[in-house]
Amino acid sequence: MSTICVLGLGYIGLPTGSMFALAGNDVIGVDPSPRVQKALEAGLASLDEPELQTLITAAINSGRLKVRMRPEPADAFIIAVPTPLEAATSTADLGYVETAARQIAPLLRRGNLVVLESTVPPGTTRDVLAPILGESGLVPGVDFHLAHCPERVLPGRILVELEQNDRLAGGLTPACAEAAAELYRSFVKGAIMRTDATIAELVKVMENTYRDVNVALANEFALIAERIGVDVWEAIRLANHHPRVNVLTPGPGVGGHCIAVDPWFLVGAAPDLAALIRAARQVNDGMPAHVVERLTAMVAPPAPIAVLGVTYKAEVDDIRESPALRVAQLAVERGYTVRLCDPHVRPDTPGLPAPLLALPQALRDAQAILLLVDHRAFHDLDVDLAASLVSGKRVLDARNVVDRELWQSRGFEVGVLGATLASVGAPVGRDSHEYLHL
Ligand code: SAJ
Repeated sequence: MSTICVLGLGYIGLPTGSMFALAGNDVIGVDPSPRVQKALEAGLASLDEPELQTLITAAINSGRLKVRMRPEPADAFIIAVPTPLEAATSTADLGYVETAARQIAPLLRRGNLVVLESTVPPGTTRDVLAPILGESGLVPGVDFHLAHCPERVLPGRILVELEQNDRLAGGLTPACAEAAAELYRSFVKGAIMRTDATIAELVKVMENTYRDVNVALANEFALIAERIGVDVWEAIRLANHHPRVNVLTPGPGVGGHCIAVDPWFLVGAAPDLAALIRAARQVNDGMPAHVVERLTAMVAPPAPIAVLGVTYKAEVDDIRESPALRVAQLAVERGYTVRLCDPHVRPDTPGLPAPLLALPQALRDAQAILLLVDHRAFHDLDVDLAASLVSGKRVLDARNVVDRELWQSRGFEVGVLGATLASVGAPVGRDSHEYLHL
């Protein structure tokens, strides 16, 4: 059993640190955020993630998870800090990784292991992290182990996937990979694949780029289907009966701190070669504006609009890079009177472009409903309640969740992303829309 210092107690660091603690390691969790500190001191999960509260409570009660402001000496250090996109240059901002490395360097001892979990452009472990840690006077790969073990968990399923997913242990040397694999073996049930650090970095960004490009393809199909007047949802359902076709789900765009960001790391690595990756990003980034165009075709500003869903995807509380938020922002800029509604988001969340209200208040007297996130709560939306509250019976559904016939039977004009008004009336089968279950 080891002492493990985890730097960054966010979506990855907090559950990972807790898993290590429950596996019998002594974990020092480090996060400078007073909000995170306060929540954890009170024994509360600072994130809305299934089962996370149970895990945190168990980890804290085990006495093996401690929270600190600064790192302390340990056998292993895990860096799980954000690597946001620098908007002006579309490159990775490695500031948090560099700061973490500078904090670790003076604590390093011979035989330690340092693992970078954050997603980074290929080459970062070798060319950025190793030199900073080397300022300790110890030689990376000789005096201490250094590895990149990217997280691969899906928000909404973090706990299950942390344990079950196969993992990469990308070492600066084969011995580094071995040391990292041994560490994660304490709670990972999936396979742990040893490789080189830069390959592991490339694999991680390839995975998210693959998903981004595939969502972009689904979104482009939706735009084409609208142009030619057919229903993309029906077309995708039928195409996915082919044994080697699996078209993903169109929507108002791609958000979150990973898929909307990581492909740029590859564009940055080879700008002249990454044409497809860049084009996919542009298609996905263009979706919010398209949704607002569709809204404008239904009802003119300054009509009051109920925007259902603010998070970047269903059943999470995360609004980072959320396309729904972008749609709301664009609608505000167009002059609509926007009311937001999202059961997963707190009304006092900073940065919301409009007031966040409970469902009845958001719907009351609205001229249109804009459905942007397929939260379960919106699947179950009571059409009669909606009909009794709104004053304009219009719904624009960017996730294909409303029962079109039912809503039409209550007098609603139903618009669906990827289908024209004419094709919305056509029969639609249902067997492959829930991408989370693919
Ligand atoms: N989306 C669609 N249609 C789809 C699938 C997704 O519009 O068919 C949208 C979502 O609504 C959301 C965005 O894409 O806005 C991303 O959602 P997601 O569920 O695809 O992925 P994330 O960002 O929550 O998590 C991804 C995962 N990567 C892959 O599936 C390859 C996860 O395994 C990674 O660990 C995570 O990124 C990460 O942290 O890198």
